[in-house]
Amino acid sequence: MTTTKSKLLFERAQKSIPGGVNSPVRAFRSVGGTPLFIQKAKGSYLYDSDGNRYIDCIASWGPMILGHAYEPVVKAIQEYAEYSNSYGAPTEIEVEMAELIISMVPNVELIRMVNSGTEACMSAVRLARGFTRRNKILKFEGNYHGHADSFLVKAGSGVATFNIQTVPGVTAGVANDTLTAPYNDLNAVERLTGNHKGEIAAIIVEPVAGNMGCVLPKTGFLEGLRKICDQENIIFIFDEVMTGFRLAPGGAQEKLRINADLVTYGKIIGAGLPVGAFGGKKEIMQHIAPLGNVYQAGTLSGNPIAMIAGYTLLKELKANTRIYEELDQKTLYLKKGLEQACAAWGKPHSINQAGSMISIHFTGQPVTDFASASQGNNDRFKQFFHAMLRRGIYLPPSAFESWFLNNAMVREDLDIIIHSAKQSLAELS
Ligand code: HOZ
Repeated sequence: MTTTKSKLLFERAQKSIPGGVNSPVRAFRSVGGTPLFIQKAKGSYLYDSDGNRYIDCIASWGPMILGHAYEPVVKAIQEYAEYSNSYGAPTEIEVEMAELIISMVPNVELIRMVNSGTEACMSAVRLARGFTRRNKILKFEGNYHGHADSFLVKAGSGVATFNIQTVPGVTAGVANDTLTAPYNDLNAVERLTGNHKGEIAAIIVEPVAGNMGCVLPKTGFLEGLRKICDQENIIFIFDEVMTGFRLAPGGAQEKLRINADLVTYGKIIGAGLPVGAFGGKKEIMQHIAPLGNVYQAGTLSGNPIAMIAGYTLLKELKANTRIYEELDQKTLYLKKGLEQACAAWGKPHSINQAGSMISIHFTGQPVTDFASASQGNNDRFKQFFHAMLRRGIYLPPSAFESWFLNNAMVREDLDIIIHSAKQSLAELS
């Protein structure tokens, strides 16, 4: 497999873009080697600039749930692009989009569009602070809620990938207002809420974590958080940037049957275009400007092209819930195949899966939080990543990221991934 063009592009990119990439994990630094530059994608396949084809296990970190270049979305974008890219004024499609999301997800009466998951989480936290008149938030180690200052404390994703302990630029004041607890540790949360009575505005959580690999909530964990939030008048925020419209049409709230007070969404509601949203009960959401004084704004928020793309995708997900059964079956099939491959290999491993999110950690212990995720053998992950890539399987270039399946994947793709995993594992030292 030749990747000369990607290598040349990466050399060129480093002269004009920090690290040659616009988002750190893509730089391949934690796995080594040169990032692939993607030229196009269709269905379950990515094609790099050298024309190599890969089975895509990232789905743009979630949103390409029906595969790449999904025709109804492409057509809708083309049609809307004829009108104009942006008006900075309200449009009908924004209303349709809000109504559609409200019809699909529990506990959302009002929803505000933004441009990314980061913006959604940042705005939800500001709203929680404005509503409760409290300053602190509580987040979980290894959870990632985007790159707003408040969240870059013991964060997952790239922060974990690059083992960044303290992010320069985040002031001590901001960091002090962010309390952290280990994921799945209700006792720690009880201790923190006890020590900071009346100070915590919000608890924000990834209901299924996807930024330290895929890590599932233990039975009772989310229910326990809900209870604590109710007792302490804390706003409970579900960050559904990864799980929203992926685990079920109504996201983790529907799948796990837990009610959040505020929910945040990201890329999937733009079908891969830059969109995010936060929503919740009217009682809280009505504090957002112009109804209230909690300010939040954006010229590109509710952008018509992004709206029609997301609307077209979500409508399909609503109309055809069989998609979720198919995705679950495919992911379970993959999990079984990977388990068999790992068992034959015989060295420590742990596979986590929830719906169409899955990941392998190279540790023999169950992975239930950031500490256990960090026990994974990163050298093995690196070797595995490259061995898979050589066989045409594109995995996340970090052990601290979940894989995301898309429904364009067919049995043959899954068998190729499983077969490649068997061969790749056999190569590991
Ligand atoms: N940190 C992102 C996933 N959790 C990766 C973003 C990207 O590189 O596109």
